[in-house]
This record gives sequence, structure tokens and C-alpha cells, in this order.
Amino acid sequence: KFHPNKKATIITAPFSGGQPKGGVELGPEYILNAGFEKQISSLGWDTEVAHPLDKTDYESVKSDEKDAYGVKNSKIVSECCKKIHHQVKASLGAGRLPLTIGGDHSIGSATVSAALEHNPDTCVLWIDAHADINTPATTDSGNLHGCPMSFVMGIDPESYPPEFEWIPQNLKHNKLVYIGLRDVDDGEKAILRKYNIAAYSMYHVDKYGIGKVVEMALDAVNPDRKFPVHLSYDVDAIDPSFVPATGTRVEGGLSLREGLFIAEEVAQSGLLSSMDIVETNPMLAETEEHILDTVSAACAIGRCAMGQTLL
Ligand code: B3U
Ligand code: MN
Ligand code: MN
Repeated sequence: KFHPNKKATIITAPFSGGQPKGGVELGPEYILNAGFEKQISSLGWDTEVAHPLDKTDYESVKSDEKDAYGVKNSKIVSECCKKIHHQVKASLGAGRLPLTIGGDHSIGSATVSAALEHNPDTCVLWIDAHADINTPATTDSGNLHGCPMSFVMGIDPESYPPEFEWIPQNLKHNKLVYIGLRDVDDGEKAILRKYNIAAYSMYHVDKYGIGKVVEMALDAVNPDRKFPVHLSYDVDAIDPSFVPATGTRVEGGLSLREGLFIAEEVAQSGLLSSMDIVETNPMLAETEEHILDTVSAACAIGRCAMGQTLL
């Protein structure tokens, strides 16, 4: 069991440069203002909050232009990722569970590579409507939140802008598993097939049920249930009817209960060692209720993963 003495660092990643929409940088503030730290400490965790991106103005230099490598904002994404990476490693080194709240998912390359540097046995559960495994060569959008998994796996490194050379390419193909996929680009499908990466789409959730899918997912990357788990949770995995305030809504997602069950099951395994909750964008809500639903769901994902039970 990892983190038996229950210490955690909530790391804020108020950053939107991995995708074009503004507002996702406000996610951490909304989640904290909803009482997230208290909710986690009420579960018996010794908590602290870290702000590694403190007040740096990335939003004003954000651009919508692709660079020569076909991606946008490499410099600021790399800079933010570096800071998040060091904070995640520092927290793990201090015996704390880093819980990074975003912000967009581009920071996944920072948190995952840090978790693997801390413990090379770490496996990754990527809960998302999207596979986020484009390379700069395969991406259509040029948005770097669609690329973090290729960076940490070192897929087609010749296509990377020099800004990303520092990212440790330390995730093996058999250590990543997806749940919730339903919007995967052709180039990404080819990568998943080529490297035989374990992936459970919404089709599998419908066919087998969420209980079986989580079991199969853990079997794929952690058959003896002894490796630490990094849970990277994009709130858009959950259906937009429950989680409307996010950048790329895709219909046909997880029910709120299915989404929380995944987190509960990871908690039950005792293997959670680090976590991200990303892509909460309060500015994309059409109503106050949308904000409340989305922020509440993000908080609930965190609480469930950190051990909250229904009984
Ligand atoms: N795969 C597409 C869309 C996308 C990825 N992640 C999100 N959307 N949230 C891309 O842009 O790479
Ligand atoms: Mn994502
Ligand atoms: Mn997504």
C-alpha cells in the first residue's frame, strides 16, 4: 500500500496553453474555492497546497499559431510542465501524494514522467474521452493537450520541438491503460495498435460494465496489484450531461457513477500514488448550475480516489 501515512500535496496547475480555449486556467481556483482541501483532509489526509505556477502570466503570451513542428505554444507548455514536474517529484520525494488539479491535460507529461522517475514501476490509468497520444506529426489541431502520452513514451521523438527534449521518455507501452475513450484520431488509433496499448472505450464499458472494465484495465498494467498507480483523470471522460464545463465535450460518456466508481476502485486497491484532475473550465458553462455540476464532479473524483466511500 502506497502513502499509508496519508500525506498529500494538492498542486495547482492553472494553465490553458495546451489548448485554445480560455478559462481552464481557472479550474484550480474554482475547485479550491469549493472546499476541496478540506474535503480531502476530512478523509484523514494531511494536506498542503502548492502553487508552482504562481502568478506567471502565460495567458497573455498564448498564441493560436502552429510552430514549425505543427504544434502551438511549445515554449509555455514546456515551461509550465517543467515546474509541475519538479513539484510532483518533490512531493513524492517528501512522501506525499501529489494531486495535481488543472488546467489543461498538457501537464500530464509532467506528472506522469515525474511519477515514473520516482518509481519506475508506476503504471498509468488515463481516464479520458481522448487518448492524448498524438505526436506533433500526427496532430491535426496542434493542441499540446492532445500529445502528452506520446512525449512520455518517446513515440516519434524526431517530430518533437526542442522544448520537449527534457521530458523523460520513461513510460513503457505496457504500462498505460485507457478508460472512457470515444474520440480518438486516426493517427492515434494507429499508435495504439502499433504499440498494443491497452484501451477500454465506451464500447467496452457498455459491453462489460464498468466493474469488469476497471478489473481488466488493472490486469493489463498491474496484474499482481503491486505497482503504484498514477491516475490521470480528464473530467471530459464523464458525460457532458454531468460535466458540461469542459473544453471538448463528447457525447456518450461515462455516467457520473461510473466515473466515480473508477476512482473508488483505484482507492480500494491501495495502489494510488499520484493523481491529476484536469480540464475543468468554468468559463464554458452556460449556467451557474453547469459550473456547480462540473466543479462538484471534479471534487468528487478527488474524494473518491482519496478514499471516500458511500458506506
Ligand atoms: N485528439 C484531438 C482532440 C482532443 C484531444 N484532447 C482533447 N481534445 N481534449 C486533438 O486535438 O489532439
Ligand atoms: Mn485529456
Ligand atoms: Mn479529454
